[in-house]
Parts: sequence; C-alpha cells; structure tokens
Amino acid sequence: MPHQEKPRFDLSVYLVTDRRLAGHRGVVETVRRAIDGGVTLVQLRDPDAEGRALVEEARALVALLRPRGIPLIVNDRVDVALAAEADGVHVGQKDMHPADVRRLIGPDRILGLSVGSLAELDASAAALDLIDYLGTGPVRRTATKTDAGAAIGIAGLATVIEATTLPVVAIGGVDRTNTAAAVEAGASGVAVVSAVMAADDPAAAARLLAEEVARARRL
Ligand code: TZP
Ligand code: MG
Repeated sequence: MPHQEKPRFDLSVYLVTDRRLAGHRGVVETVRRAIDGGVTLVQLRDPDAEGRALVEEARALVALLRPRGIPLIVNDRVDVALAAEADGVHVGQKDMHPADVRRLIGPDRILGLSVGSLAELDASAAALDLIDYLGTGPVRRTATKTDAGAAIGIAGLATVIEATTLPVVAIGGVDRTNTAAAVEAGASGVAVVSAVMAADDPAAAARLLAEEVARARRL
C-alpha cells in the first residue's frame, strides 16, 4: 500500500542490519528478536547484496515491522526501498545526492543522511531541508564498517548536534557503555549494528540500549 503521509519515526534505538553478524540466525529472525527489546527503527543495510534478494528481504522486514509501527529504511538502495514500499532511504556522503533521492522517493518517505564532521555538515547545507535526520559518527572505532572514517568521539558528535536543528542519531562503536553519553550530548538516539546483530540475545541487547536511552533522558 502506498504511503499517505510521512510515517512518524523515533530514532531512540535504531538497528542497522548486517547479514554476516546475524550469521545462521539470519537478518529477519534477528530483527524479529530485537524488536521485542524495544527497537524503534530498522535500517536494512547490505552493500554486497544482489537486488532481487535484497527486495525480498526488505519485503519480509516490512511485513514484520509495519504492523508494529516500526519504520524500515533501506541503506543506499532507492530502487529496493521503492520496490519493497519501505518507509525511507538512508544515504552517505558518496551515495546518490539527497536531492536526487528525494525526487525519487517523494515527500512522504523518510530520508536520512550520514554526516561525519562539521565539514560534511557544511558541504551538505543545500540538502538539509530535504532530510529528516542525520546519522553522525563513528563515535568510536568500529570494525563493522572499514571505511567509516576516524572516530569523532562524544565531543565530535556534540559539535555536529549543536550545529544543526535536525535530529541526530549517533552511530559507530555505540553500545550500552556510551549510549547515555550520546543522548546526554543531545543525540535523539543510538544506531547500532554489532551491539544487537551479533548479540546472543538480540532482545536483551536492544532492551539494555532502550533502558540506557530512557535513563539518560531522565538525567
Ligand atoms: N556507519 C557509520 S559507522 C557504521 C555505519 C553503518 C557501523 C557501525 O557498526 P557498529 O557495529 O555499531 O559499530
Ligand atoms: Mg552508503
């Protein structure tokens, strides 16, 4: 069913998928478990996947998530997002330009942009009114994305947050130990790959993050 209006979205516990880290459990089953712990948004990310398989996976995730009011965003692949009627697209600095993505996905889907520094925020200035949220990091070194760039720390995260009115989700090396610091720095939530995808118990791992986000908001 096509979208009527942009879905509301909550960046609190933002799960980014990883097929390798999900292992034999698989991406859809890992997401199924994780959402019991309080995941608020899911991004399907698989830079190596072939289109047909990725659309099938995106459709399976939409079927799982939409009844629960959890949006599905597709990393980079506008075509896959449209084919599977996902809720949005997330792009990085070298992916298709946000203006082109917005033209393709229309006004009513969520559009996220990765911004790793103030310089990248400045370079993206013309696109920012087309975007719904920023993903900023890596907060710490991460083995999950080899080209993620240098870690910017909580201080670097705070610098970007202070320079924009857009909601910012912290990404890269985020786990239960630095979630509260990210939220205290003004992040609207935390985006994680390994902390949940590689966990023995994805629901428990997501729940810990959700609790940390809630605790930090009360501080
Ligand atoms: N974008 C910036 S860092 C990163 C992505 C997708 C990987 C984050 O993975 P992890 O395992 O949460 O550090
Ligand atoms: Mg990308």
